[in-house]
Amino acid sequence: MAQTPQLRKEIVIREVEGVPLLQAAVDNWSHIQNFQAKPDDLLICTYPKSGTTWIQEIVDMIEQNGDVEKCQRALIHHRHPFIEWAKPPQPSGVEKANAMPSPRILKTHLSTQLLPPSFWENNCKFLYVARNAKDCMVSYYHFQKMNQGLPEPGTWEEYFETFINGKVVWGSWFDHVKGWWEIKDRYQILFLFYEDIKRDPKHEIQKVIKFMGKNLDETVLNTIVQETAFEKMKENPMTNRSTVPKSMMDQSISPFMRKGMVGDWKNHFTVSQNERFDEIYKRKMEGTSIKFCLEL
Ligand code: PPS
Repeated sequence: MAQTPQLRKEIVIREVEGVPLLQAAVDNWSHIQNFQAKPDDLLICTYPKSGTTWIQEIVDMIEQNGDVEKCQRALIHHRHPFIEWAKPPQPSGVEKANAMPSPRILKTHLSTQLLPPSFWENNCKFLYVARNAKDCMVSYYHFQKMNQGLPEPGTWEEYFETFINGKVVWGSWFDHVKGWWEIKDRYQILFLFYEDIKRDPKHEIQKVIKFMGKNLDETVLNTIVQETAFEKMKENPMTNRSTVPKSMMDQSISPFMRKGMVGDWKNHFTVSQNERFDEIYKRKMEGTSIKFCLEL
């Protein structure tokens, strides 16, 4: 007998200052806003699907001086507390961060206006990774299809509208990237691009090493480049989310480590979607000096 496909539970999204967030984060909002950052915290900041897991593994490899075994100590999403993450009864990101000894490496997808103020007050280091909007949209679409904790994305055509209108969880790509780009010279922010890391990982990883105040030799650097390559991370159970139950992330729908490339948008955008997107992009990003690479 044919089985009725199980419908995804209704995911509740609520807005904070116009930014859609998951209900659990909003319920925990005062704890998130009152989070006490410390001057030696390093915060990894990204819009979703911009290479967060990739930069987390790079940062951890640097922190562990290229010791592959040490980076196998825990799943990547447990190594760096995710500040706005809340899923009771599991400990929240804030609780995990509070329990972590310094120096702490933390993660967020929050835009600048929603970040807990103590990060600015303590002049923390921020490592921001930006990815071109078109590839972000494609990656997020596939992620929403497989991740039961996010809303169903609908058809690609529907998702296109949702994304450009900033109605996805964590809000508008345009506002997020613009916001972090505009303040990058006022704080200790290392602003990187996914496409640059893909093109020349060694060069970009060297920037991260310097930013973290480390000094690693060439052999270690080469190990980090090799171990954080897409093919390696796709096979690594500590980074590929293979231990996450299928009821949460169904990787038969789309793997978490999906393609890891620049320019997959060309396989999804129609000519007219592309033209429309370019127009919207021009309007929304007017006045910023940021430049993205859309193909390698
Ligand atoms: S999340 O859920 O927001 O934390 O996702 P995030 O880690 O930011 O982004 C996932 C996308 O990054 C790709 N990825 C990589 N690309 C290149 N090299 C490496 N090592 C790597 N690791 C992860 C991952 O495949 C997702 O992109 P897509 O385009 O979907 O493949």
